[in-house]
Amino acid sequence: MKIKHCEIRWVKIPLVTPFRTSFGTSYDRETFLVRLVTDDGSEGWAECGAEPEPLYSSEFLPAAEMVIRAHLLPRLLALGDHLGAARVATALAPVKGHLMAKHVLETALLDAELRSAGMPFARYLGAVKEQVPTGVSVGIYDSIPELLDKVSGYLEEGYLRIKLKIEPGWDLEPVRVVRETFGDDVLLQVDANTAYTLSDAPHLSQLDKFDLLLIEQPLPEDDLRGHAELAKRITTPICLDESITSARDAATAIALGAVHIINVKPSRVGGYLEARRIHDVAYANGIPVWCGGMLETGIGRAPNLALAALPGFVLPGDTSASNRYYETDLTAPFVIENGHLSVPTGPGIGVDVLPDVLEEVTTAISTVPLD
Ligand code: OSB
Ligand code: MG
Repeated sequence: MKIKHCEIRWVKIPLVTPFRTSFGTSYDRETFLVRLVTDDGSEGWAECGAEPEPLYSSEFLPAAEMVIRAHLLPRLLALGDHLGAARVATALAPVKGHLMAKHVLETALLDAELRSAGMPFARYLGAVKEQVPTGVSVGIYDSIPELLDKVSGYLEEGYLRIKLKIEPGWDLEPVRVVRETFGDDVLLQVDANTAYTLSDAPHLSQLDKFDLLLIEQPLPEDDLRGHAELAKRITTPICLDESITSARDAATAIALGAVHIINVKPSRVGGYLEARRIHDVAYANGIPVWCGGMLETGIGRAPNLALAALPGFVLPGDTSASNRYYETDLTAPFVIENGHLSVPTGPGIGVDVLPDVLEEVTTAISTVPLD
């Protein structure tokens, strides 16, 4: 298979509610989509997981576009007729890092291949479910009443698990009030996005009494030893997000006792094939996983739902319904039903962009020269 055409399309879509984390606030989802056309005439679409600024990880959108143009696409084109999604990671391995840039290319190619083979992403990856249970990631708010209002709305909509973003100064109190207001049956977890250090262990241990499912990424991403130590000092299970960028990282963190649960986010780890390997390593070790997100539009969420249907994804993920993010999604909306979202069944990612919506939110389009 050869790439005949490659387009990078920047989009900016307002979020229905600002999303504040310990590293910053987003008011809209700004990203780019990659659209590939291959020599057999099939089309592949994918969404870049990166954000405008390097705050969640070192990657950011303009850098992702630059590395795609200057370093990644040329390496894929050099494969000539041997190009295929399964060869992307190996061909791009000499380029250090830039996993989100690699992810968007591999995913677009996989979409094109699977569309032309008539095979859904879910079947290709080894999915065993038609619906996946859905949770929701709730940002930091200016006040507790605002937070309670949001959480109560999400619970009414049927979300099966609530994740509260926390940071120093917004942790024990919001968790306590949400637990007391909505009761012990609510599946509740927190995400710190690296906002603490090991010296906060006595403080974080005060979360133990709230019976949380997990605490996600309390310490810096490169502090595996710290997470292993923290695991001995608190009883809340430790989940890693930012720290896990490969199956090897997962194996290391598990061996060190630094992780009890893994957030598998395909864009963070360079694509769905590595994401599946992380799932496999975790599954073999009895470590539960769930699917995280980067506030993706339907184009990015569709393949995430396919991944979340694999057997090791035993906890509700952050793959929420379209209306949790956007008034109008780029694809037909994903709707929550009985706390679940349906896994797309069409070929490839199984969803298509709505041309009119795409037109409206596109801020720039450029074709990448292929010779
Ligand atoms: O840490 O999981 C995170 C969004 C952007 C960047 C990092 C994270 C998140 C979320 C929201 O928590 C996940 C989603 O709903 O897509
Ligand atoms: Mg996280």
